[in-house]
Amino acid sequence: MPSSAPHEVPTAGHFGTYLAETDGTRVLGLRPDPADPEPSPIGLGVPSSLTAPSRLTAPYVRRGYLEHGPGPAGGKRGVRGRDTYVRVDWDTAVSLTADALRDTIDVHGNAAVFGGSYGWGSAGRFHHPQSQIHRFLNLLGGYTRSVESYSSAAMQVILRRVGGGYAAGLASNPIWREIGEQRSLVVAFGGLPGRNTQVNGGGIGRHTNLRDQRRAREQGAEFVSISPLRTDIDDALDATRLPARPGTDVAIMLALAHELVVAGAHDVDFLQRCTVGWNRFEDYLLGRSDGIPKTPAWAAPISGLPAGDIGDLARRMRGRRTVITTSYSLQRADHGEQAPWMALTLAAISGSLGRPGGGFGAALGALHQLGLEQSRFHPAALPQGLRRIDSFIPVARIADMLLHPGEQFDYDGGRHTYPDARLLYWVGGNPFHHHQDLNRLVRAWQRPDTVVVHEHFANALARHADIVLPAATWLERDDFAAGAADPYVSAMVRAAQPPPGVRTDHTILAAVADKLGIADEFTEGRSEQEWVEHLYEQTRDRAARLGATLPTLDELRRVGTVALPQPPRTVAPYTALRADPAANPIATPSGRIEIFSDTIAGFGLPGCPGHPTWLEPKEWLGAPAAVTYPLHLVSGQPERRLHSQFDNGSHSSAGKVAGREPVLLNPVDAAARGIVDGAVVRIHNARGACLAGAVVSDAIRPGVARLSTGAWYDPSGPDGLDVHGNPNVLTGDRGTSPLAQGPSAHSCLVDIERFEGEPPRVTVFDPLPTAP
Ligand SMILES: Nc1nc2c(c(=O)[nH]1)N[C@H]1C(S)=C(S)[C@@H](COP(=O)(O)OP(=O)(O)OC[C@H]3O[C@@H](n4cnc5c(=O)[nH]c(N)nc54)[C@H](O)[C@@H]3O)O[C@H]1N2
Ligand SMILES: Nc1nc2c(c(=O)[nH]1)N[C@H]1C(S)=C(S)[C@@H](COP(=O)(O)OP(=O)(O)OC[C@H]3O[C@@H](n4cnc5c(=O)[nH]c(N)nc54)[C@H](O)[C@@H]3O)O[C@H]1N2
Ligand SMILES: [Mo]
Repeated sequence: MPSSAPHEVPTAGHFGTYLAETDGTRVLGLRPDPADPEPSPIGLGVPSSLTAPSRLTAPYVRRGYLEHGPGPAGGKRGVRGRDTYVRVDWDTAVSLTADALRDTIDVHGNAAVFGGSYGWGSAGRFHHPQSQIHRFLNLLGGYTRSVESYSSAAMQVILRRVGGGYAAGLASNPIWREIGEQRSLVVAFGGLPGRNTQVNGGGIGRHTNLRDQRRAREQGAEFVSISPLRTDIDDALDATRLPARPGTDVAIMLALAHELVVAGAHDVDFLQRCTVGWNRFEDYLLGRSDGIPKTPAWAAPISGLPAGDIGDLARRMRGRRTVITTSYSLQRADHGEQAPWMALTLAAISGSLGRPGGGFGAALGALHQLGLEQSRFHPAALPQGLRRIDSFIPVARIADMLLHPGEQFDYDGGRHTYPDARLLYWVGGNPFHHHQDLNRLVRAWQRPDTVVVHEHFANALARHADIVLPAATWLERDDFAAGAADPYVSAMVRAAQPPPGVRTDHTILAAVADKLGIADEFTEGRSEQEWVEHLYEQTRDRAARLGATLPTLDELRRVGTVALPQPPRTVAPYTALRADPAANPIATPSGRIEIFSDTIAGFGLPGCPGHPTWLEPKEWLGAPAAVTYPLHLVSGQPERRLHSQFDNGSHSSAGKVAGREPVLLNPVDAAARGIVDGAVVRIHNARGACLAGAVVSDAIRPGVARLSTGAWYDPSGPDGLDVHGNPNVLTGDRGTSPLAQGPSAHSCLVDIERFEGEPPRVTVFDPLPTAP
């Protein structure tokens, strides 16, 4: 791409579509696509990242690894996270990678290669990093994969067991248009944080989620937000706000169910025809089985909400089309399976399940496309190839796998064995962002023989790798984007040349493939440009089969974004179930919604009873540990970033307080600790500690603190103190339960104190530390 006069080209990320001004070599500026009604500013910070000091512009190898070869860290091999790096040429880096892969597979087998590589990477149907690495490793004979996601593991597993599958839940999701038409009551556990609708995996043609929420409100829908944080719902929705203690939603839902049942307002017909286990659950609800009726008075001291407020809400639900929606955050917690199961049950009780504009909401508003009509068109994507071996871990059990090779674990009713992972290969995800208890992860991370990482930046992942391969960003690649269930396809026209020394993930893998003799299989003889054309032509063919004509790739690259044609709508699974459960069973053993699951009861797993149950989280404000650590830390999604991505860019930087990640705390809690707005504070518990910048605000409930995820982990302070504000030094690394084994980040107790003295400098935005 030669330099040329400045001009604009369309591009797209997980946070929407943009126009990039370019001279053919550099991005000169980025502006939102004018056709996007509610563009996200997240993308605007990306150009400043591309030339930041932390940008990786050459391959590096960790010194201890270069000098002593593969093997667990420690001793002469040095410590991952504390070593220095040596710059090498590409051929050396590629050879070391290929040798490590071949030796690992020869000696230990393919299961010893962990390619789970969880993470969002960047948008693009061809360059999608997970597809690239999975395709590559499948061609090498397979790898240990990861199952479910950090987003929704517990919801996925429980819906598979009791709701006919996660896809059935999503396909049955009420949408804002119908919610407006029905003037429904939306009871949102975890709220509907507008900041989270900025994002959708793979892209967003046009942002309309917040606009559609507001329209539903104008049509007469009403909203209730049950959340410790006032900003978890848009002000224009005039929501009733119930600031509950975190982790207590199941108790609140039980009390709502109790009130509907004692008032005779429950949908007996639906419960009898379309569910199983209602009677056993009713015995629990009314206290016949355990002597405790789940009344509002019972739920009040648990949740911190007045019993009267819970009773009022139950009265508003009676006879009204109601949506019970739970954010993903509720299930990223101890016993995270229970909240979605109980929400589905409450929706069934309410009479709204399977009716337009009502029922169970699987995380409405948590991602842009949730609450909007789902696209039924599937654009082509890079084929990942055949799975060659069946070795897996639940995604959030990465540290357990590294610490306990050969030991058994429970997952979804089965017993499985942790593989002995000797080589980790990560492309497009950041475990030092997403995983819990980072101090434990750092210890576990010393065990493997080799860690290979493709990264843009010298972030914590790069600083804990052996072989660091510098990867091009989405602004530096040609591709096209289409988001999950998003009804648009968008051009991604390269807006900048990658810096010299930087390659795309595909080019890197193709070079390693070449050393290993699988280059032809990996590339199929296509150049990157030919792959993009090939996948886009397949997409056009799919459209043609629906009788629609998509523009050619060249045309798309001029117009930017076009709508995808849609196959005919099908009836949603829960709607069909309500109409005729015998004719339209869902995929459960009974064919119905399982309020009692014999399967789950039969597993006999601790913390997984046969029906939705209030189970005390290990960490919550009612736990014994709250005496020592009296604040509940919620670590939700950041407003100014996607996870940890481009934290070094201008948009994320502008949100820092005292140069660190802001932590929100209530004036009562701040005053009790002598903390003032803008001060540097130390957040700590038995697992770790970090610094953060205090934001004192009554938008958060007393007893709760909020520190967003995604500040680049920077353990450069005394005793490994994270000086930047990454909540995962504080969160616990334990499965939601042995059923789903999902992450439980939101069940976390801490205390906060003023930081005295000169706060240490944040170092993680510096270049990679190199050997003298
Ligand atoms: N405490 C706590 N922890 C959480 C959560 C929480 O609520 N609380 N939420 C969890 C959830 S829902 C999720 S989804 C995870 C997200 O966890 P991740 O998806 O792992 O987070 P990202 O920051 O998106 O990581 C992407 C990494 O890949 C790099 N990257 C981006 N694009 C590319 C590319 O094209 N190629 C290459 N080679 N690299 C690329 C980025 O620089 C970044 O380091 O976090 C989880 N962690
Ligand atoms: N801007 C932006 N948007 C994003 C992302 C991002 O990184 N940035 N990430 C995307 C991804 S990958 C995902 S999976 C989704 C995640 O979507 P969610 O998991 O739904 O989002 P969170 O921000 O973790 O949590 C939402 C709110 O739940 C509240 N909360 C926490 N614990 C509890 C509880 O126990 N009970 C109740 N009632 N409320 C609680 C918190 O106040 C928090 O603000 O967001 C997506 N959207
Ligand atoms: Mo997520």
